[in-house]
Amino acid sequence: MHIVYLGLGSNLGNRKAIMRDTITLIAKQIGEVVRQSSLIETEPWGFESPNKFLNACICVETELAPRQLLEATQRIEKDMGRAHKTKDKQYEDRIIDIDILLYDELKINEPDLIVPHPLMEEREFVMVPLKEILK
Ligand code: PH2
Ligand code: MG
Ligand code: MG
Repeated sequence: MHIVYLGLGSNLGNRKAIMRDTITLIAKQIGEVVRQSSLIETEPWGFESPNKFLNACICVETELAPRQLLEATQRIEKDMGRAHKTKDKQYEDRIIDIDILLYDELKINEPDLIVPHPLMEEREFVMVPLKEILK
């Protein structure tokens, strides 16, 4: 069993329902959600948009290996209706984003999978909810 921390963010649509439904899919497809932070409303960070985010972090127990976990998070983003991510790395509004923050004590450095998440310490919208649930 592995302990993973995921960051969730939504700034389009019915954000609260989207966060709830995403967590339900994570529980079904990834593993038991053992802790869940509060939802916080945050200003877009790193890009301009009138649409504020809801952000949260969850802790999940999973049997999935890191790459299987990445595939599952991407599948759930797609099933929730997230449009293609742009390749040019510009941030944009999104229905849901699921980021892998921590996976056990593991360090992974692959082009499409870097763990711990390389920008998390710079982001209050990650660190505030993460600290709430980190053990
Ligand atoms: N995610 C980003 C970029 N900027 N800003 C906020 N407030 N919340 C996010 O989840 C977020 C962001 C890239 O994934
Ligand atoms: Mg993100
Ligand atoms: Mg992401």
